[in-house]
Amino acid sequence: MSGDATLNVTVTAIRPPGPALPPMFSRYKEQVEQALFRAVPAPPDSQLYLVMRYHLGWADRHGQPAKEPVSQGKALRPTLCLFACQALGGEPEQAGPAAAALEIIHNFSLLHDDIQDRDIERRHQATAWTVWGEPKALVAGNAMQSVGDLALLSSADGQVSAQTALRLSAILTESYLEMIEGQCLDLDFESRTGITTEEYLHMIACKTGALIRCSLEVGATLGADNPAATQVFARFGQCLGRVFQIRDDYLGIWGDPVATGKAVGNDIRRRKKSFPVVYGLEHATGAARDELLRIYRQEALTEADVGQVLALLEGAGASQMSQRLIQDNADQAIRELDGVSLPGWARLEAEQLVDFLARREF
Ligand code: GRG
Repeated sequence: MSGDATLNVTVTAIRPPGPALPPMFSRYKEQVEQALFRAVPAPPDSQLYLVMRYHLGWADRHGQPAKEPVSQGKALRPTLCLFACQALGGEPEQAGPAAAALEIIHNFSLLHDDIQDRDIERRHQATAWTVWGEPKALVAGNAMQSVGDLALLSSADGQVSAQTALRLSAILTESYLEMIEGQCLDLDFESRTGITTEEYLHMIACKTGALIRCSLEVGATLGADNPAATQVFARFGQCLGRVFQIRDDYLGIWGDPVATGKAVGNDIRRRKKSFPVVYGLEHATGAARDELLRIYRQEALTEADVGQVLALLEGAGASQMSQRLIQDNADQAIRELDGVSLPGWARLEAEQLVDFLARREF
């Protein structure tokens, strides 16, 4: 009996609850890792590249290889890229440099995001800016953007034509410009309380959706010369972006701290205008609305405020509405795929992916 209890505690601590990453992630993991190693230079005695390698989880702050020198993120974007390529009949190897570029650009945004949000921990380690200071983390983020651009252009060294590489490079640059625009909108939302659901959806389409859409668009372009199929994957990506971000918002408030590594109500404490809060502010009425507005107009929230917001959001139905919006977009994502003929394995894996993104706990 007591042995079982100990086992339960241990398993909970090691394996987060909720669905595991679908098999496509492990299928491409090694390829993504190799492409990343090739794309990110490692000159000796360079602090600039050390910051990048540390952020990616490959090295400790002293430049020694990390205990598990593999990237610690989920690698969602490169996985989407390789999947789209293979689903349309292409060789995933062709898409290696593009997959690396997407993960590098994503990591550039996280480096900057950590500074802007004053986050002290990412992927279970101290954020780069807390180790090297803001200016060096900023510079490393900027350099990482350039490393990402070069990674994609290096596609032209292999089987991809220079013309295609240039086209993909333009798609990537446009997408991360959109991502930066989205971040700007999100920052602006911090000081506003009257944000509409429509404004919120536009913000996340830019901040999160653009790079996810781009990952599928780039992968599909490399998989087949079929603009209609590429457009289907792009629309699928737009839906996935909404599923991903709204689930992220949900976890930022109601996620299990064991799985997310964040305290319950974390995003409330930080006054983030995530979907449940936008919905609560938009739909609460009377005294509940007045109370939400009073709390969100303060400079800082107390623990009592956090508890109060949790209760008010629950009362406004924000949790159910978040889950409904996630499910609607997950269903829409699957419907988009009806526009392209895919082999059975790819259709099944796309469905597994949507289900994971809609129900993930990490
Ligand atoms: C200032 C030039 C300049 C750029 C900054 C900071 C920024 C642009 C954009 C922020 C984009 C951003 C952080 C969007 C949020 C997307 C999101 C929920 C990221 C988490 O993605 P996961 O869960 O992370 O895929 P892992 O760790 O798995 O890689």
